[in-house]
Parts: sequence; structure tokens; C-alpha cells
Amino acid sequence: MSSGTATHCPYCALQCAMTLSPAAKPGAGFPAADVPTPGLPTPGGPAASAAPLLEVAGREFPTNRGGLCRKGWTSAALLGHAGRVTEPLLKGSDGVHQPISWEQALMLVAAAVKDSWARHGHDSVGVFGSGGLTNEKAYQLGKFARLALRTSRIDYNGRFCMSSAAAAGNRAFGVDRGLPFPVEDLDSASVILLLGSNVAETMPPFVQHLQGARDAGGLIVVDPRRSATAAFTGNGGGIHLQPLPGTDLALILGISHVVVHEGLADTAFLEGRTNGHKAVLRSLNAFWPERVQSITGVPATLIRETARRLARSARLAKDEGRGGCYILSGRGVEQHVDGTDTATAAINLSLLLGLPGSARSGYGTLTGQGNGQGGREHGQKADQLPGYRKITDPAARTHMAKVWGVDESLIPGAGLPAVEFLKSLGQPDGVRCLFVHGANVAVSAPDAGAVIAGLRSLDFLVVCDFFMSETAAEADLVLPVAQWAEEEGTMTNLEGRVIRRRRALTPPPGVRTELWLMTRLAELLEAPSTFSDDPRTVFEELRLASAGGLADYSGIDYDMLDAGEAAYWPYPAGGKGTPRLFAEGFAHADGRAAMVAVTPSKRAQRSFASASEPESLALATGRLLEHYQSGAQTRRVAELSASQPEARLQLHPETAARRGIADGGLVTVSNERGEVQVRAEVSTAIRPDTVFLPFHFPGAGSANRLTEAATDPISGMPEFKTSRVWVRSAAAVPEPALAATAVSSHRKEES
Ligand SMILES: Nc1nc2c(c(=O)[nH]1)N[C@H]1C(S)=C(S)[C@@H](COP(=O)(O)OP(=O)(O)OC[C@H]3O[C@@H](n4cnc5c(=O)[nH]c(N)nc54)[C@H](O)[C@@H]3O)O[C@H]1N2
Ligand SMILES: Nc1nc2c(c(=O)[nH]1)N[C@H]1C(S)=C(S)[C@@H](COP(=O)(O)OP(=O)(O)OC[C@H]3O[C@@H](n4cnc5c(=O)[nH]c(N)nc54)[C@H](O)[C@@H]3O)O[C@H]1N2
Ligand SMILES: [Mo]
Repeated sequence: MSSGTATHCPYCALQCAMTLSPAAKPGAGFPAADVPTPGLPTPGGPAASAAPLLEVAGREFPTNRGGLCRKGWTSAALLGHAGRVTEPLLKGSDGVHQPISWEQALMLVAAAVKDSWARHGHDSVGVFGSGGLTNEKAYQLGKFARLALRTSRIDYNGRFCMSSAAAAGNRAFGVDRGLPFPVEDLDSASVILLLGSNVAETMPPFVQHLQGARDAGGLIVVDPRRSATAAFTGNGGGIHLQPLPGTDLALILGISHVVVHEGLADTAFLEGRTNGHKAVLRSLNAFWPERVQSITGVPATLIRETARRLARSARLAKDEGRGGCYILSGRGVEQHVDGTDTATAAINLSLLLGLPGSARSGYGTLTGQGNGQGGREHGQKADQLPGYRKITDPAARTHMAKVWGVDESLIPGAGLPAVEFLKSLGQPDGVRCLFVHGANVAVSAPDAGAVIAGLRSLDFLVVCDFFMSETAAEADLVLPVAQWAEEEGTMTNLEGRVIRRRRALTPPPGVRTELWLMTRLAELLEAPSTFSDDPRTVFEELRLASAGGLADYSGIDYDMLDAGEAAYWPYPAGGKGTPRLFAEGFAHADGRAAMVAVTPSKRAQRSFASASEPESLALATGRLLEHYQSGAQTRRVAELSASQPEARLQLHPETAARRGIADGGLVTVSNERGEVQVRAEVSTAIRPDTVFLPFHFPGAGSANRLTEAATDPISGMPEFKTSRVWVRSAAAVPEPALAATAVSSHRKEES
């Protein structure tokens, strides 16, 4: 067993350490179907899991301490999966995908790109990337878009994930690293405020780091649902604040108001380490607890109690070196049209309490995707060059032109953020030829119905994936790429720590790596710089590219990572890494944090004002433990799919009773954008004015048929977490008829 491969989980940013070893009874390559996966038509035969080729064991590492969640334990099931795409597939005029050779595939892609350039200009070619890609792939994808495809049109799914937290972090601290401290620092905390994060389901091994605060009665969770994480507050004397979705900004301002008006703010810290605090203090006057109660539904007494507990623990940590106080934010507060301001309010609260940069306290955001951190640093964002540089910054452009050995004028300007990018698909001045690397936008993007229409209106769609995802099903060409355990590379976890992903298996014949693909296409398109299919070579270039930038990796190399060094960026060449980012100062030129006064906007208020209309409800969306994102992977794992086979709408008993809905009954959820039909899960864990849907399912159960493509003006984050919907019982329609509709609409989208 000691001969196993030491690597990390393919899923979230916790990047739990695992060891992969050959399975005792290895599956025979890519075997015939044995276990059907419900609801997943897979071209070329029924979806199925085979006996895993590899065995997974948890490995000691600070984030997971040997633990894994259900998704991690079962992750190897996808390596030898019978539904895997293992050769390039071209869609025929009959809509059916047929295998072609790689040679043909590369020629077709190069021809489609050149045709699009000739007819509509360079910006008619677009690239949609992913926070799931390794650092090497993310870096080379940005370079590939700008230099080989000569387009400014590149953005990625991290826009849906970390963009609001990133924008707020950059504005306040001058840098965006999700956790500016190692995750183990949380262990000794006596109070942790978790804003809109359900780690018990989304990062189960992380819960170990909340245990200290929970035992001290100091776990405070803000969630409109009594989520698995919120339930942890119950038996330890913690607090669950249950606001109306979309009202977090007002809630945080209310807590901040109490801190200031009860004299609990750390004025020495504000004077010594921040700018702009006077305006922030003034702006809080209007958010007294009773007013905030009327907006959020959270009792004023709990708002006061939260503020006092935070302040007490902050002071104890500072004056007596005991405990610690942390504020952590998740997608629940960030994925809104006012997500940047809400994250800013959370940062302001942490600064009022003097948390960031102190030895035992801090503020952080919990990065989501496997490489959600590295994926937002190396240039796959519309406005970004590697090293977290701005593409509009002349110095950054000069630096990158030198690293790439090209004239600076060849580097395009800023492109479009993801939502605008997707709205432009097929439009006269929009993207007409699209490459997708690591996202399933047909399921995961807001207003998914419109996105699917956009995909269908493209001149040419290339999707790189290992499965026939709902997005791949729309593609003219599907290119089969290597999975996590078949490639080498690096990932940067939620702490800003760079780690090694290692190859434990040879990919199936017919499958290629994305680095190989970019290299071959760059050659065919006569790109003016070099590309490589060797991850180590690409990383060496990334080091040079990032040197001197905010996310500086220049001092990191594969050998030191292989030797087990804990490498946190910034890590300049000849220097050392930075586990704790703000100990000495913040990243703005004067070393101070910038406090920006924020208040709820009319735009954001719209969602909760309308939710108070008698018949409409607030739809919150999010995750289940068993499924990952669009479900393209986890819906294909038999064990996970059997335990969560379909989307269910969580709603309160009163809300259900008023509509004649029974637990398990079929319901229709609709609004002006679309309609879904799912079963009801009647539960007191949710507010009566709110319903919840997971977004892991396609077709008739797709939550994103209902979400709106309205975005945060600063970050471009869409409003995933609050939509207005109407819910009615679908029981009047005979169930078999409905089931048939559900299946046929799946087929329509997937064929
Ligand atoms: N099992 C699983 N784990 C995952 C993932 C996955 O898909 N599945 N994805 C990974 C990724 S990319 C990410 S980004 C993270 C996300 O991790 P989380 O942020 O923990 O995940 P979510 O379930 O999206 O949202 C958290 C909570 O926000 C609540 N919420 C909804 N609306 C609001 C609101 O208006 N205000 C507040 N305060 N709360 C609200 C929801 O009820 C939910 O419980 O998880 C990572 N881990
Ligand atoms: N309603 C609602 N919608 C949401 C959210 C929400 O909370 N509510 N959350 C949003 C968030 S936080 C996120 S991060 C997005 C994520 O949503 P998506 O971007 O759709 O993420 P995945 O489902 O992980 O899609 C990854 C796809 O790429 C494939 N893949 C995995 N690794 C690789 C690789 O290395 N290379 C290539 N080429 N393919 C790969 C997988 O098989 C899968 O088909 O969803 C967003 N959508
Ligand atoms: Mo995410």
C-alpha cells in the first residue's frame, strides 16, 4: 500500500489528501455496464460504474486530517466509468455524435477558428474555463486564448463562484487569497461566524476545524435554512440567524451597528491599520437592530447577542491570548447582485473588531472549486494576466510580453465577464465559436434555458470533457481529456497553499491532456509563442510569469512540493512562503486596509420586497453533500446517485399546506424564465417564505431554469441565491404523464 500515489481529491478547494492504490480486484479497463445511473442517458450505452480501477484512502494533511467525504471516497469510480468519452466525437447532421480521429478533430477545430476569424473577427472566438483546472492548464489556457486564438473573449466558471469575495478582498486588502491564514488556525477559535456557508455538506472534513468554537458555544451560522451546519449550533449554545435570503447585507450592518454603538470596536486598530473607517462608522447609524429585524426577520436580540459574542472573543484573543475570533463567508452571502458589497460589509465588521492580521483571529472566504484559488490568479479571467495582474496595466502587459516573447500589441485587452459572455453567444458581435474547458454551463449558469439557446446558436462549439455532460451534448465536437488521476500538475487550495496533483493511471487510449491539445492547436494556428504539453515546463513558465505579481509563485518548484514543503503564496524566488498574509500589513501601497461604506441597493432590495408578495416565494439554491456542482461527475457515481437521485424542493409545512402539497408530492416551481417539476421535501428547517432547490440536476429539475442572469455591478456575479418563484402542487396532473414530460425534456436537451 505504501507504493500508492499521494495526491488530492478531484472535487472541492479543501483538496483533501488521499492515496490512490491499484484496486485489489481491478476493473477490466472500460467494462460493460453493470450499475445503471438513473436519469443519465449516455450515448454509447447506459450510464454505469465499473469496479473502480483504484482504491482511495484518506491521507494525513492539515485540511482533512485523513478524513474524506462521500464524494472523495467514491471519486475513483469515474476513472474506469463505462460512460467515459474516449475518442473525439463529431455531431452529424442527424444530431448524433460519431467518433473521428484526433487528426481530423484538430483540423476541424483549426478550420472553424480560422473561418470565424475571417467572417467575424478574432473576438468571435471564445474560451470558457474553470476553477477545476490545474494551475498549469489555467495558465496555458489564458495564453492560448490571447496568443493562439487572438481573442479577448475568455472568462470562466469562477465568475459564478468567487468573484464577489475576490472583488471585496481586492478592494479592502489589496489582495485576494481566500483564507489569509492556514486552516488549522481556526482550531483554537472560541467564536466563528459562518456567513452563508454549509460546510457540513460542502466540505465535511472541514468541520473538524469548527469543533473548538462549537464546544465553546461560539459557532454562529447565518443561513435561511437550518442547514446541517446551522444544526451544529443547537447543542453547543451557538446561534443560528435565519434571515430572508438576500438580506445579509442589512444583517451584517446591523451587527456592525451594535459593535460600534456599544463601544466594542477596536479603535486603535482602526486608527493604526485602516483607511476610511470614519465614513463606515457614520454609515452604520441607520442600521439599528430593530430596523434590521424588520428587513431580515432576524430578532434584534440575536443581532445584539452576535455582536457582543464576537467582540468578547476578539478582545479575549487580543488581551489574554486565549481563543480567537473568525468571520468566514460562503456562497450564501456572496452569490447576489450585491455580493461584493455584502462581502465588503463582512470585511468591515472584521476590521471594526480588529480581526484581520491578528495572531489568533481573522476574516476569510471559503473558496469553492478544487483550484478555485489558483484558477483565479493565472489569467483565465477576462480582465487578467498571470500573477493576478490587470490586463489593462501597461507594466503588466510589458512584463507578460517579455515572458511570452511577443510584441505587447499582440496581447488583447479585457474581455467580457461570464454572464455577459454567455449572453453574447451566437449574437452578431458576440462569440460564435466557443471552447469549453471544465464547466457544464447548460446546468450551472443562471437562466440556463437562455444559455442552452445560446449554445445552440453558435457556429461551432468544442467541449473538452471526460463525460457527455449536458453542455457536451450540445457540442459540435467533444474532445476527451484526461481526468485528475491521469495527469500531473499543481492546485492551490483554499488556504493559498500550492500542492501536487499526481498521476496514478495512464489515460485510456484516445484520451489526451488539455496541455497537449492547446500545444497542437497553437501550432496549427501558428501562435507567436511556445506552448508545452509537459506540466513541469508550463509551471516553470508560470513561475516567471507570476514573478513580481500579487500571486507570486516564482520561488515554488515541483521538487520542493514533492519534498512536502507547505508553500503558501506569495512565494518570491529566493524568499519564502507566506502562510499568514496580513501579519505585517495589507497589500495596498500604504499597508492599510481600505474600508468602504456600503448600504443595501434598490436593486438588491427588489428581490426581498417582491418576495413579500402574498403568493410568491424566495427561491434559495445551493448544494447537497452527495453531488458536485452541475452533477456531471457525481450523478454518474452509482452510490451517490442512488442516495440523491433527483432534485427535491425544500419547503416549510405551512407553505406546503397552504398549497395542498404533501411531502414527496410533485410540485411545479415557476417564474417568468422557466418552470421545473420536482418532488416536495416538507421540512421545518426552512423559513415559510423561502424554498430551496439544489442546482445539481438537469432538465425538468434544473434550478437554473429559474435563476436570473442579473449581476453584481462590481464582480459580475449572478444572482444565484435569491429568485422570486411561484410554487403549486402538480398533483392534479397524473404522475406518469409528468414523469414522461420530465424524461422527454431531458432527452431534448441532451440529444
Ligand atoms: N457537496 C458539495 N460540496 C461542494 C460543492 C458541491 O457542488 N457539492 N461545490 C464546491 C464549490 S465550487 C463551492 S463554491 C462551495 C460552496 O459551499 P457553500 O457556500 O457552503 O454552498 P451552498 O450550498 O451553495 O450555499 C451555502 C448555504 O447558503 C445558504 N443560502 C442561500 N441563500 C442565502 C442567502 O441569501 N443568505 C444566506 N446567509 N445564506 C443563503 C443555503 O441555504 C446554503 O445552505 O462548495 C464546494 N463543495
Ligand atoms: N443555482 C445555482 N447555480 C450555481 C451555483 C449555485 O450555488 N446555485 N453555484 C455556482 C458555482 S459556485 C460554481 S463553481 C459553478 C460550477 O458549475 P460548473 O462550472 O458547471 O461545474 P462542474 O459541474 O464542476 O462542471 C465541470 C465540468 O467539467 C468537467 N471537468 C472536470 N474537471 C475537468 C478538467 O480538468 N478539464 C476539463 N476539460 N473538464 C473537466 C466535468 O466532467 C464537468 O462536466 O456553478 C454555479 N452555479
Ligand atoms: Mo463554486
